[in-house]
Amino acid sequence: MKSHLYPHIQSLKAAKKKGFAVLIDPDKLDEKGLLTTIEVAKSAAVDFFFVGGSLVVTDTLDTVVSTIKKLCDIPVILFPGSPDQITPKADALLYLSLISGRNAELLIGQHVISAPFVKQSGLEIIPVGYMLVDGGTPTTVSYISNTNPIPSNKNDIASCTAMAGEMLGLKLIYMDAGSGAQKAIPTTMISQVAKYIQIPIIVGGGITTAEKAKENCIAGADIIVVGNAVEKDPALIQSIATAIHSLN
Ligand code: 1GP
Repeated sequence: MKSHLYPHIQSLKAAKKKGFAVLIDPDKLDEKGLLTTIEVAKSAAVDFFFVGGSLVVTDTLDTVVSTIKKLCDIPVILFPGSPDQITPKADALLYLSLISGRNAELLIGQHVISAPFVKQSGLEIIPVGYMLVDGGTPTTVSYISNTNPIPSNKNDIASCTAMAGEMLGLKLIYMDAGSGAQKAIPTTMISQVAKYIQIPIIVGGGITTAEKAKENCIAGADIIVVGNAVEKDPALIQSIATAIHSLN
């Protein structure tokens, strides 16, 4: 099994450095869009590509990952919406357990079914406590997962959920308002979660500006994920990367 990205994420956190992940949904980018995104990401020194989506209906995942790997050294981490979104061509897999929800299938059921295949992939497996937070409107992920997100004003529920995830041995907490969320996760919730756990925190969903990305990092996020906004305007990658890396 490859294993180097999680120690790298840990060392970033130990050095109080912040990372930027560009999320690529294979369904949403055509070839030209993908090539542009890779070029901009390279020159902006983006830290990671996350690849996946809550509902991927095309079969381009493999091609997207191969293209990124061919054209740059930015690590590719799978962020799968389902167990069929796995390719050994990536570097690592966010092995997500939806700990904000009470859908047993997404806490453990799908993991059991896909375990042999996941193990065989040779990917670095990073166990992640995935927490959906209400982003103001039902998102694809809340609909597909059939779970209720954590209300955005319930900071205690968020911090207790993250603490439980950490004590269960999960290696990262991913706080997500869902792709295209109307409202990103409030900074007060991020800072409360950061106060109670030591493992790195990923924050995404509805982040559309460099200012918001930076604010979230100051509140305690270690890695910021942006998908929708940079799909619409790839030039944003540079300004968000600059804002995040200005804290390093
Ligand atoms: C979604 O956190 C990611 O799961 C990114 O969200 O597409 O809204 O940036 P956006």
